[in-house]
Amino acid sequence: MAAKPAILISRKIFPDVVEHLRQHFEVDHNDTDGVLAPAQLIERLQGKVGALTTGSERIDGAIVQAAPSLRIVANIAVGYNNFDVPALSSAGVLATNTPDVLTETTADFGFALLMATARRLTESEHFLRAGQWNRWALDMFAGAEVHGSTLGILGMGRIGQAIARRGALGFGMKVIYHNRSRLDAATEAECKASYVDKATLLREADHLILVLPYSKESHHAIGAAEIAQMKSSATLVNIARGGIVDDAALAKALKERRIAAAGLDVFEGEPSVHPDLLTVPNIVLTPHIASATIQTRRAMAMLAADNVIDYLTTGKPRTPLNADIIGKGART
Ligand code: 8YV
Repeated sequence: MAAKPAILISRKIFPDVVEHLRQHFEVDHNDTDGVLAPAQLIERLQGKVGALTTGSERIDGAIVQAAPSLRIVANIAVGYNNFDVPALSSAGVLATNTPDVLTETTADFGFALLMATARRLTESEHFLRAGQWNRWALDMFAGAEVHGSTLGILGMGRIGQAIARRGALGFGMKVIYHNRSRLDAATEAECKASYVDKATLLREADHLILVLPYSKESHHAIGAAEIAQMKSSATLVNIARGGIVDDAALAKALKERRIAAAGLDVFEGEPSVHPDLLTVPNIVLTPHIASATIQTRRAMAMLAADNVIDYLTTGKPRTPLNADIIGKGART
């Protein structure tokens, strides 16, 4: 019997997903908590036809040129700013991501972070744990109203739309959004959201949530100048990518109470966090966990696995990012 082709799984993933892959491939699994450095990644990719990766590994032209047998890289994430897709396409390597399976879970978390930020959950819990609660007061940890307020959404893809529905239908919020392209009228009506320009979004939102992909264009889309346009009572929530917010400018604005509060799940240069963000009280910080439920993380890993299996066995991946290369330059 011919040997099975070999693939790499770059991070620890669910055993049943590894077993699913073992039906088709020899599997090299980095079953540790560590992230492979580029040189280690290149070494482990030798002789491999496929790889499952996460947002922690940068996959660019240098990596795929140094791994000549590699035909597909499947990211266990919907965001793929860790991939240089044009370079992968030029090298004939297919790239895939994991859309849809994490939409509702990530929207749930976006809303949780918004609520926690607006209602000062972290700050008040620290106060209680520190034994400082010795009386009740009318203004104690008075936060910002969520129901009936104006929700601003920057980036209106699948997750933005799922957040809009939660805000409009669940919390009676007025929902406004800004996006590179306006949604069609039927989709706008379905998620009860109105399109506005970015300046209006910044000016009118009581709660602004960021759900746009990271790119050169969205780098520091929210910096000092944008924060200055927001209401001083506003909250800002980022569940998209670090780098979309200028973290140093945000920390300064929070210290100066230019906006009321922020909730961040993603950071520039994560897992490092800007030290100034750690010292401001009016902030809720979480370690990039918006899609982290057991069911969703398993579904993401399984979709990445199925992309690798389907592409390498039938030539038809489920959720490709550069399908145009199939039959036109893709490595065989
Ligand atoms: C991932 C995410 O878990 O899907 C994304 O884009 O940000 C998260 O859901 C994370 O990127 C690890 O790959």
